Amino acid sequence: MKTIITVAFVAITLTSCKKFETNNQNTRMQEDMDHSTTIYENGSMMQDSAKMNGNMDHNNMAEKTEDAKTTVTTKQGDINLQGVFSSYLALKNALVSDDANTASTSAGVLKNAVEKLDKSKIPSEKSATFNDAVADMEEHASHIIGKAGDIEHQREHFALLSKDVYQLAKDFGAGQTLYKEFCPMYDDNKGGFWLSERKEIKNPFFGKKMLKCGEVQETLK
Ligand SMILES: [Cu+2]
Repeated sequence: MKTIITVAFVAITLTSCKKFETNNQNTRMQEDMDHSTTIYENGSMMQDSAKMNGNMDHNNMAEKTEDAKTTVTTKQGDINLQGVFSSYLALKNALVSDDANTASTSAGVLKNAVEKLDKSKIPSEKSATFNDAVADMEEHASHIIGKAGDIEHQREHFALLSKDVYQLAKDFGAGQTLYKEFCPMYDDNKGGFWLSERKEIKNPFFGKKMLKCGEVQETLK
């Protein structure tokens, strides 16, 4: 028993020592880094170093910085998303008013806006979801355009379309305040959501039959 305790004690001591050594090393590395910073702060040394590295390296560095910037700052304005949001809201308001003809026209405007989105600005890690959303929106818009005589059918496609528009607003920003509103009774009580420019509930799934049914789930900016 005594041996085990001793071994354990030695082990702890060794671990602590190793940790201390590592810490010491880090401090030394930090000192080295500080030192090199001092060198680079000297103007002439920095110029020499740039000459030695040559222009190729310098250009590579510039490109990398540019990539990182695009990932962070691609916003709805950069890809012309604003037209998608405004025509989506017009479509939503037409369904609120039980107006299938205006819904059909607005879906036409939406389809054009989707086709005008600037795909070249989409960062690579978002391009798969973006392309899916675009293909989906074009399909649902086409159905809504062609079904001016069948508002319930339009509403089914509007519910699916809303998921794509929501995804785009999350990925690139809404550029305005949009409310995600949920109706628990839609689709045989499975529920469904839409986006609105107003906090006040006006239900596009039921129109005047159940205008006030729903609740705000999320606020998007
Ligand atoms: Cu359809």
